[in-house]
Amino acid sequence: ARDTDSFNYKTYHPISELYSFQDMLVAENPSLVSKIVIGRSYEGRPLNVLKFSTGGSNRPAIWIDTGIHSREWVTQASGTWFAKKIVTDYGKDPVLTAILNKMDILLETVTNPDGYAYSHTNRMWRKTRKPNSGSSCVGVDPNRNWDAGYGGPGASSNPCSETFRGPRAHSESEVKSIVDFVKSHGNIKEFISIHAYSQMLMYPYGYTQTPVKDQAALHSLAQRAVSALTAVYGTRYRYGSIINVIYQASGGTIDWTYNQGIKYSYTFELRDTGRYGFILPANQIEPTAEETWAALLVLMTHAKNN
Ligand code: ING
Ligand code: ZN
Repeated sequence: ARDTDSFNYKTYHPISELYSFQDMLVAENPSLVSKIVIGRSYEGRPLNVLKFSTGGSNRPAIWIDTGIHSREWVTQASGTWFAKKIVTDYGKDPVLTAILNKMDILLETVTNPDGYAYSHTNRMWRKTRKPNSGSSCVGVDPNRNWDAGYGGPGASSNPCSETFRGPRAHSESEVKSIVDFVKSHGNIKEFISIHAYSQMLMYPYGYTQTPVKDQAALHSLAQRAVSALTAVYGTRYRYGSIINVIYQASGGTIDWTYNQGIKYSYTFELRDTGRYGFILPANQIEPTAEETWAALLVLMTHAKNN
């Protein structure tokens, strides 16, 4: 595509096109969008975060990441759609405008770029692409690599497993780069990590049954976000803590962000419930992104007001 208006949001793209989308969006909207390179992947690709900001310095921020698991293609596609939605609606949609007048939005659309590139020839690739010493199996599960219950139940010590936790917490550059960014930013109020599939909206914890201290608030906000999502196309979502709604998982992203003090830490599992699974038809990208956006507006507005 020549520009982000002619970009095809209804299809899946190779990584080069997602990177060029980011650069076009920044070039077209220099007063609203900038690109922060927070690190490099194992194979040397940039880890890009799109920063949407209307001013101030180090405003309270909302983080959204998509594609930490590479095969979950509807997430990178939805993240790309969200980026365009933000520049289109700022100054037009009063709900988004109010959010951006107080807060920054930080959006990492290709959180596991090596995996995403590899998934174009090996479509079911989930992990990073870092070799493991003493094994011929490649990659670490970047959603088991965080320092929150790291190494506990719900993650594997076997490098050949899809849920391999890695040699140590934050061993993966794709994870460590976010860890360093979140700590140095210091003003992130809401952190939303987007996966697929299963149609769920979850909050911590995944590594323990012990409820978080903000459980009641997180639960009622999840319920309101899910209502907004369902209102768009009737898509049904379950919601609750990770361990109760899906399964025990240790070393997960939002358990770490919550323990860092980011109260509004959520994770989505987008469409569908298994008919197509990771191979969601491209004609579902836009409806998936659109309904998810309705939920995101509820979550972001709450973070702004609290
Ligand atoms: N599911 C997630 C996984 O990593 C999850 C479920 C989400 C676990 C958040 C822990 C935290 O297993 C997918 N589809 O990746
Ligand atoms: Zn996932």
